[in-house]
Amino acid sequence: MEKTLGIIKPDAVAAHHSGNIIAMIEKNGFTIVRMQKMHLSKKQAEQFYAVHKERPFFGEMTSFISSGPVIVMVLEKNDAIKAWRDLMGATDPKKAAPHTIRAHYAIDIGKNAVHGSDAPETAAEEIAFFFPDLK
Ligand code: IDP
Ligand code: MG
Repeated sequence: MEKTLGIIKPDAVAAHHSGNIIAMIEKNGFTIVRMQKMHLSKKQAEQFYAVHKERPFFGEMTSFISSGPVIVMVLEKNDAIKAWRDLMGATDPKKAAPHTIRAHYAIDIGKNAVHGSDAPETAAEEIAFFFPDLK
């Protein structure tokens, strides 16, 4: 079994889509190992997204993710990292496959409803960032 980090972003939490997103997660066979609603500070957002600090929209993405409450989850499944990214859909919701979370709930390429780790190393780092006691 593999673990990955998922986040329901402020746009989807504010729009009351979190219940439907969690239902999609469970319907797709993930186990929710941890789940925490929290409001990131701008500083925490900058730490979390540090790998993106050279991108032109770094200020925008860190302001957005810290603009309201998020729901942070550790998800477990066989091949969870890829399975969660498949369920999320493409970063740009206009390009996301129809059955995906982003196709249903994302507003645009920035306010795109969910986050998912992209590789085993980043999954381990991101899980430890939010849940340092989890091994
Ligand atoms: P991912 O979330 O699908 O892994 P990344 O390329 O890692 O996509 O980008 C991280 C986040 O940065 C995206 O989910 C989105 O919120 C934001 N982002 C990506 N591209 C843009 C853009 O062109 N404009 C504004 N925000 C963007
Ligand atoms: Mg990414």
